[in-house]
Amino acid sequence: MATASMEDYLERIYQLIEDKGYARVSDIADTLEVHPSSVTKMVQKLDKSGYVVYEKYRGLILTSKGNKIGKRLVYRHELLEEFLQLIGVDESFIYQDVEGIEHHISWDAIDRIGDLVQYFKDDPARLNALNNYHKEEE
Ligand SMILES: [Mn+2]
Repeated sequence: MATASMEDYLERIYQLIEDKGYARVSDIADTLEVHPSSVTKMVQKLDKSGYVVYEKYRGLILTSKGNKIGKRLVYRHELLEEFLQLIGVDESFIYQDVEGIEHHISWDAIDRIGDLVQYFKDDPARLNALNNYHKEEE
């Protein structure tokens, strides 16, 4: 099992590779706002655990296991953002809220939240009803 910190790195590495085609230690350090030496340490740990293959001068790639979990972690983050938006959470809280929640919720809960988001997206009348209820309560 990946720790919360390993999950943050895998999520970011997957995203960098999606966006740019590669993930360099310096890019990971910049986007996670940590020192490059911390990134190197973590990347070595992820290599040992079979999530990435790291070669000092050639960069790093995700193994199929790393790719699979990275994809799920990015999905989880995006789903939770969508969920908080949908229930009307103020935009300014959403990113930090998701960063706080994402490592502490079961995949079962993620699946149920996925269903709930889909339930609202399937029929705009449901979303309107929720928004109206929200306004009445204010
Ligand atoms: Mn995240």
